[in-house]
Amino acid sequence: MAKVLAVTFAMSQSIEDLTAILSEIPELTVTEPEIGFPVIEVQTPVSAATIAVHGAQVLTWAPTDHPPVLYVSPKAKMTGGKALRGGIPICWPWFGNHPEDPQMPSHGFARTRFWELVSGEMVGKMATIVFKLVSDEETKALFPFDFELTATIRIADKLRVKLNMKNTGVEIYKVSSALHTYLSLGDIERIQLEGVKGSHYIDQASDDKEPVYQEKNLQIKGEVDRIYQSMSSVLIRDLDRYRSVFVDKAGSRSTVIWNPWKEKSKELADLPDKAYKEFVCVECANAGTDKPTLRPNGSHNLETVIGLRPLS
Ligand code: TA6
Repeated sequence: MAKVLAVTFAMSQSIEDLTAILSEIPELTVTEPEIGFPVIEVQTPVSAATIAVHGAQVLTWAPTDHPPVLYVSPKAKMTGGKALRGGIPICWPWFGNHPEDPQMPSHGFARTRFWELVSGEMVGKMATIVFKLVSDEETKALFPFDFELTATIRIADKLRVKLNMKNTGVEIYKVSSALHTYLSLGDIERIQLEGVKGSHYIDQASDDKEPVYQEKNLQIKGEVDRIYQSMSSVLIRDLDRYRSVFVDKAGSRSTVIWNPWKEKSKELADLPDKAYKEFVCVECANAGTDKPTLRPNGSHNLETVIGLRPLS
């Protein structure tokens, strides 16, 4: 019996509501590139970004005069109840497939719901935008617990995304999650990924789930779908764009690295066949065996910080 998964597409705030919250801050504006899917446009003195209210999903970010740092598929479309392919989708309260029920949405439901815009501010060269997602009857149909998520997004010469996950109920529960960052590359075959050497990973693309030792820095020459057991930062040396991109993190003992390569790219309808050459996902996660326990009134922070460095 197919389980009817109740997933709401209703926005909780109108364009007027959103505009009123940001009305005092000229650097923050509300646009609607696709009807029904408002986006916060951010223009700081040193960078620019766009953030979708749907999923509280950062879509784009780049320091001024730099090529994009995040990748968004040119075939991505905003559709309610589905994640947009790119930027930084928030995967919660489970990473990947649901641990028990394969009919549940992949990567949980936080990325496919409209969040509430709580506040926006501009201090110096930094914009801070805060979104909230609170449990309701719809979410309880998928995850029978009370929670309050707060996404705090800081835009300046770096991009910081912090997900605070709070248990507002009376039952204890575990979660898995990821800030599923799509990084834009000049050419996947001309990068070196540093930061995972010396750690072990679970290969999600293999039936063998025994941890594998990562002997060297990672070069991607085929499908990679790995959960690294690592608390380290990642540095991507992009020889084509002659820059390095760093991904720092906090509250995470696992880093997911994903590139679909040729075959999987062809299978994904919202990804051009050659798109595998232009991005890699470096996801600060709580995945695999790294599953935080949230006690009543307890909370956990998962944070990623992304920026550019010269290609040393
Ligand atoms: O993070 C890696 C992964 O779990 C891959 O297995 C692949 O499924 C990717 O996420 C994208 O998932 P999505 O549901 O957004 O297509």
